[in-house]
Amino acid sequence: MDLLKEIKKIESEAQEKFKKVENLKRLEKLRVKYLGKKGKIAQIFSKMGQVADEQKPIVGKETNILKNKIQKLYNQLKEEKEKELKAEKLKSETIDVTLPGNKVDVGHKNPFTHIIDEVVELFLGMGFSIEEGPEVETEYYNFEALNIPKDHPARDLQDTLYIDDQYLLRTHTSPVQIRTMEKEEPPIKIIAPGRVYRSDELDASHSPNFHQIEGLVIDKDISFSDLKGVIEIFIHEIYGKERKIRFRPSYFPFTEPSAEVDVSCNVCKGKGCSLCSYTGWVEVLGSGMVHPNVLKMSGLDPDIYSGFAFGMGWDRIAMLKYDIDDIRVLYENDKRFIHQF
Ligand code: 2NL
Repeated sequence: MDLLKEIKKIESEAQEKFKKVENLKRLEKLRVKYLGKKGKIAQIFSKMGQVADEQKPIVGKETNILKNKIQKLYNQLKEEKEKELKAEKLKSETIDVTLPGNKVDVGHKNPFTHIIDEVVELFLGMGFSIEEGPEVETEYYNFEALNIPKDHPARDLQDTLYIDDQYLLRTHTSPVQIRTMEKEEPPIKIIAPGRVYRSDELDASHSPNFHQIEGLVIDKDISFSDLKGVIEIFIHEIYGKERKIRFRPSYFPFTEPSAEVDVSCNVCKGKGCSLCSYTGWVEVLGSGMVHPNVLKMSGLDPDIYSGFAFGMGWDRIAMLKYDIDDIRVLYENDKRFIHQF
């Protein structure tokens, strides 16, 4: 067959096939078919040997023209198809920036944790260190060492959760302080925050377990005015400098003298309202000078050392800080409440 005719045939056939190409994969197949190493153009070049010498330049020229035409066609279509593909991809991946985002509900510190962290931080700043101890205790550490007599109502089965006749669940964090006095030489300056237990049925205002924080300072020449100073700083820093403070004589077996401390009600500013039971004052904590018997039992000489102690419940601290009159909201974990802190 005449090669020039063949060239013409290849050209029209190629035009036809490239026009119909649907995608890049097909296009690549066509490229191989015409422009590849063993493709139709290469085949023509390989037949050059059969061509008469004077025809060679003409056939060669025509083949090159064909090759360039097909190459151009291929390049054009490739660019076109790639554009199409990109447009399609972009269309399918379009992001609607006006759509509302997925709301992630992040965790939140419980108000108790929040305020206790703040209280602990304050005492650390005053040079106190944190002490912890077991929640399962003996009668000795929970009562005896605290000068609480055998027949004291606090020891009653109705108030204390006994595990057996040897062990009980601590009813306050005082055993932590007793253990510290036994093992350390004064000066002692500690706070003991932690979980405590009472034999209460769970109801609106009682829970068999709750949290307390107690403090203890022992050294030579510690007086009631040291107690007063520390308590005043604590109240003014946590509840605000405008709060008035009242020390009221009280009684605890483990302190002498003892005092309960009140702050002016923040809701009525001392005028009287339901939160403060119309007294203008809210009780914050109990405190006192450590009883000489307690010092003695822990191996400290009351003629050399003296000290003060105080204790309070976390719920009381939180109520006063957040002006809430129903402690139940602190335990219900209602997010609408918790997220306010
Ligand atoms: C309150 C009153 C108080 C103490 C706790 C204490 C500890 C030792 C020695 C002496 Cl080791 N005292 N602790 C003292 C006074 C009061 O707590 O109403 N707590 C909720």
